[in-house]
Amino acid sequence: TNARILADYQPSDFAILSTELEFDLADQATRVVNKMHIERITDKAQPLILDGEQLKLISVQLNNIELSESQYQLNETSLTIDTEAQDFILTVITEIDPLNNTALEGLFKSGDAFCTQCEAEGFRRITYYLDRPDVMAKFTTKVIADKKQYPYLLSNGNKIAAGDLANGKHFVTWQDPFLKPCYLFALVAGDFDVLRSSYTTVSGREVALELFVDRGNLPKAEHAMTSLKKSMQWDEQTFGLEYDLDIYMIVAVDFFNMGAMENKGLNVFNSKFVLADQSSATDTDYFNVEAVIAHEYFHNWTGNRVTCRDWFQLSLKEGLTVFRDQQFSGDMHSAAVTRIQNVRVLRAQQFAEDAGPMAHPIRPEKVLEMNNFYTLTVYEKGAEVIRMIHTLLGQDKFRQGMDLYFQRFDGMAVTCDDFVDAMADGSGIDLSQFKRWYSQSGTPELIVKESFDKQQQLFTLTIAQVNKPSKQQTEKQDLLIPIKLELLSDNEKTQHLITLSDSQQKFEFSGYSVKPIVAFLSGFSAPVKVNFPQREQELALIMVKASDAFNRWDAGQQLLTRYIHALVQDADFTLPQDLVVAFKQILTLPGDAALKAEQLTLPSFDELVEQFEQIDPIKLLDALKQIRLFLAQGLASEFHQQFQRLSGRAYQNDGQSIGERALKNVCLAYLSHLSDYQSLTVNQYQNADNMTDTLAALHYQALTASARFSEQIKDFEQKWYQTPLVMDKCFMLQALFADESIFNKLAVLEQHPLFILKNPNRARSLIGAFSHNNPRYFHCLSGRGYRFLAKHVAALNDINPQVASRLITPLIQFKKFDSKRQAMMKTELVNLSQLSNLSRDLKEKLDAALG
Ligand code: HT7
Ligand code: ZN
Repeated sequence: TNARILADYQPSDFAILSTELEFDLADQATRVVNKMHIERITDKAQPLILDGEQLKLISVQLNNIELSESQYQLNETSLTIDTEAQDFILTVITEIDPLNNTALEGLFKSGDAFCTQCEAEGFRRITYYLDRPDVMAKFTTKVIADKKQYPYLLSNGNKIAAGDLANGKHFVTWQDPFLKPCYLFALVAGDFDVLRSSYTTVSGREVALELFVDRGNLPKAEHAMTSLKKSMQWDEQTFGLEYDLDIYMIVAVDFFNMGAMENKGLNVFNSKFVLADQSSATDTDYFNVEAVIAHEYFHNWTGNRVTCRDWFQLSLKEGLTVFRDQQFSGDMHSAAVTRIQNVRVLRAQQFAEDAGPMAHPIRPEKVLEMNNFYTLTVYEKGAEVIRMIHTLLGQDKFRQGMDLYFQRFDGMAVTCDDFVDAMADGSGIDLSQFKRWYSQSGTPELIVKESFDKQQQLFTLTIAQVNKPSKQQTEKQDLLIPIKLELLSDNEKTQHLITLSDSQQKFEFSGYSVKPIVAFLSGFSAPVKVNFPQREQELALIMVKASDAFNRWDAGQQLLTRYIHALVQDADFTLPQDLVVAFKQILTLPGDAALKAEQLTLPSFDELVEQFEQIDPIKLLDALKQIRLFLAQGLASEFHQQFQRLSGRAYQNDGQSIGERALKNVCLAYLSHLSDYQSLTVNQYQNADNMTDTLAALHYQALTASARFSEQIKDFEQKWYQTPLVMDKCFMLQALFADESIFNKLAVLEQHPLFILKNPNRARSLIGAFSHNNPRYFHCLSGRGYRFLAKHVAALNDINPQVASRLITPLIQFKKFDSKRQAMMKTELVNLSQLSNLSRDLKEKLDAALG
């Protein structure tokens, strides 16, 4: 199979005006009738080539006349019809096997329910079609199934007919009044509990809200429903965007490749991002449910009403929608803490991706398997690019640009350039150089130097940008980079927004009799690395004085990072007592608990790996361990005092309580490394009245390989055996156990009756958790960690290539590690590349990694 190239884009020769579908659902032989009204829209005499994969073709009719096999050509991926007709009805009947569809693309069974996942190119596993986002049609869908087993038959739009049929079957017909590409098609059939509510839009229309969950889960659906209403209101208030159908449905399923899917009027969700209650969900789970509900809801405008011309434009909808959900979360909670958490993810994961073999611009140029491009780069860096536009334009002009975007493109399939042009035209601000962010991969590095002329009272910042050539792009251009900063002096603080557009520029600030201190890149105003050798006293001052919470947090992280680097260089490096003093201040002075929790959290292993060309992972882990222990010992009584102050409170779910729980558990994390405080996690597990505290206790026991872990995790397992989402946590916790015995434990867990590789959440909870979050043993010099991952990736290659391809990430980033480990990781990759039936998903990554 050949890669597709952005520059080769050609509009379709045919339009599909309407699509009438009829599904007769059966586990292994679902019949799909697809009646399309097709019109030739170019004057080229091209044949009609429909996409289709893994389909059994039953019949083809052209204007109601059955075609013989000589009148069409069929191969593994397409159905070609040689016709000169301009305007015709084509009816295709196919048969599919949802029960054995373990790839979870197209129509599949999740437990007892039928459901679909069509983005990016899953619709072609349902029927032959022009499976591309710029072909938009009006859909009518009739669903037929056994009435008892499948009382709910759902699809997009409005219900227009329903009734009983022979043999205990029934049907429901749905019509979606909006034009849509087939990737937004959805169908669900099953037996559910339904949480019903309604929302009245600003203009006074009443929208029915329906949330479908497995029977018995109704109490866990309230939070999702509340989140949906908040999202609807926020989008009206912030962007003037109102919902457009009379009904909005969400279905939660247990088997799902990703978080959720924004199908028009019928979102399908991984149950992980719907279900939540006090005893089974953590504070982070609650936060994520709200964020994912919001994300999918926001897609109704950024994605559905205005969609992508082609899949290279994916960030058009994803970057913009992530930006919108981040802003929403910031408004619902602490904007500062939300921002810090987003930056952590970006630095730890996206920077790594952008430095690895699969690096690509937010608008990729070459794609073999589209599923490989639902990446941190397209999503998170894409959101940073939108955020930079927001910074450059300011709130009001950003809104003007958005308004123009919807005015121009409602109902259309457009490009990233179309978006940026609308933002520029709507605001009157030139974004032509800015567009390079869409086509350039890699993380820019800013090199910052300061100088001070006392006589002239002139402070000068010299900033250079380095865009390192990469294998994929040997020449890079200068980017337009918005830099927010604050100058701190004794008597004043001034905020500035400067834009760097050349490879090096000077920025002068006059009127300073003493050199000011720079809080650089406030709010993390651009997705860059910063090389700015500020003095330690300066960083310490920024930590307390900067107006921007990101700057305060980041200064602390920079200090910690320096000491960790020093420890990597020299394990005998003496950590300064000042660090304890600074931490003590954070811990004991008044302030927002959630922010304190972030300030007291060390940079993660992944974030740190990113800062080295190459690193021995164990050396880095040892350095982290040393600094953790140093702080734990230096502040044991303060941590313990805070821990006690914040313990023993009855659970509440408000922002303040959530922040205090986070802070309490950070204290517990440090204390868990000290032998004197071993009873704390044990007691917290026994006394907890909520999942956040329960999980924290077990988590720290796993990380410290506590002797009490096996007994308490067994208790946990017995308690939650029947609750899949909590059993995911149970597997995850065990995968983190940090001592040699982990390999025996993994071998036992693989045989556990509930370890079901076919369930993506479960696969990720064991294999993903171990390879991502147990680095000391993943990188074990025996190679057992790498082998464990490779073995499961090989198995998943046949079961679910999308999941296999996501899990392989830690192996393809081998270049970051020392040569011994590189060699071992490469061996695993080479072995994988020799698999028979290697999926396109894995092939693309292995070729990139080994090529
Ligand atoms: N737009 C969706 C992307 C997606 C997806 C979702 C679930 C399963 C498979 C999928 N492939 C692509 C999710 C989103 O960004 O909202
Ligand atoms: Zn999305």
